[in-house]
Amino acid sequence: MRIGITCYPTYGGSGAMATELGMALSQRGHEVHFITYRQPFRLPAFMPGVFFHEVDVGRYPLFEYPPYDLALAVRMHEVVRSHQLDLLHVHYAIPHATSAWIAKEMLRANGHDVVVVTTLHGTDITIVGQDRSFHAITKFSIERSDRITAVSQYLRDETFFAFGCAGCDVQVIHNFVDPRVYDRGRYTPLLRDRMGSRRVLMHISNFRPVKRVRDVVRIFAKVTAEIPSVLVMVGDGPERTEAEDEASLLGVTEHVHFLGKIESVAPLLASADLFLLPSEKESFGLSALEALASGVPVIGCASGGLPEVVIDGQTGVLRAVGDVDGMAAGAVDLLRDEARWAEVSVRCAADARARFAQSTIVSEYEALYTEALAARPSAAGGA
Ligand code: GMT
Repeated sequence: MRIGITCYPTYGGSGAMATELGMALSQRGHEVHFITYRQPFRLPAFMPGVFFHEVDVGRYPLFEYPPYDLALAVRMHEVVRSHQLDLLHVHYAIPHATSAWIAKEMLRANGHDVVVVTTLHGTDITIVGQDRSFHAITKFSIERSDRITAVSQYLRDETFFAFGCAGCDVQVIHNFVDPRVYDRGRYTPLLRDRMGSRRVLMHISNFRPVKRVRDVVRIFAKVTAEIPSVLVMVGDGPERTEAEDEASLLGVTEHVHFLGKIESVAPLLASADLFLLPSEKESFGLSALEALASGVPVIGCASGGLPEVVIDGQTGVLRAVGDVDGMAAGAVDLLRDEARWAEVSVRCAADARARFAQSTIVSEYEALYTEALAARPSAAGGA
C-alpha cells in the first residue's frame, strides 16, 4: 500500500506513535509518506520506503493567523496525486481530519479516491475538541472519516459522550511499543551508575498542565524522605517552572535533574527504578507503556485510559488524581522490597510485550486499511 501519514511532528505521544507506525509499516513493505510541517522528531534522516513532504504555509501581511489547515489539505492533495497514495492516516483530529476531508473532496472532484483514517489520541477529544470554537468541525471531520480509531476504550467512550457521532464506528487500537528498543538489558545504565545507591525516579512528558508536574515533585519529595533517591525530569513545556518552583519549595532542588527534550528515551528508562505519571487524565499514556516495556513499574492515577495500560498492584500503583500520599506510599513499598521490585519489573516488561506488541498492533492497522480499501465504492465489489 501507499500510505500518507499526518501528525504533529513535535515532542509528544501522538507524533511518536504515528512515526513508529510509519516506520513499522515501511519495514513490512508499504510505501509511507509523512506530510507534516516539520520532520517528525522520531524519524531518522533517511529510511528506505519512507518519504517526508513538508507543508509550507504561505505568509501574507493580511493573515494574522496563517491558514495551516488549508496548506496541509493542498499538500495532501498534491502528494496523494503525485505518489498515487491509497490512504491518508491522520493522527490527532484537529485540524488533521478536517484537512484530510478537504483533500479527499478535492481529489473526488478530479475523479480520485482516497481513504481517510483518523486516529484519536486524547485532548483532540477530551479538551481541544470540546472547545466551542472547534466542537462542530471536529465532530463533522470525525464523522466524515472513512475509519476512526481511538487509542483506548476510555477514549472511544469519551468520543461518543462528547460528540455523539451518530453512525460512527470507533475501533479501539491501542498504542504499541517496540520490544527491541525498550529493553532494559540492552543499555548500560549510565545514569544509575552515577547515582550510586540512590534510587532513580523518572518522569517524561511535554510538561503540560494535564501532567500535574507539581505532583510529580511532591511524590518524589515524600519518597526521598524515606529512601534516598533522585528525580529525573525528561522533556520540556509550559509547566517546567512550576516543577522547578515546587522542588525549591520542598527543598529538594539538588536532587531533581531537568534533562530537557531527549529524543531517545529508552537508554534513560533502563536506569529508572520507578516511572511517575500522576496526570489528571491520560487517554493512554504512551510514556507509561515505554516505561513498563523497559521493566519500570509505573506510579500514576486511576483515571482516563491509564488503567488499561498499568495494572494496579501488578505492574504499578494507581491512586486517585491528587492522592500524592497514596502514590508516594505505593512507591516506597515497592522500593523497600528489592525482591518484590525485581518481580514486578519482570512482570512489567512481559505484560507490555504480551498486550502491546508492535507486531500485533501494526497488523491491526494493516487489517483496518485493507478492509477500508476493499469497501471503497471504486474497489471492485466494494459497497
Ligand atoms: O492529547 C494531547 O495533549 C497530546 C498527545 C500527544 O501528542 O502527546 O497525547 C495523547 O496521545 C498519546 C498517544 O496516543 C497518549 O499516550 C496520551 O495519553 C494522550 N494525552 C492525553 O490524553 C493527555
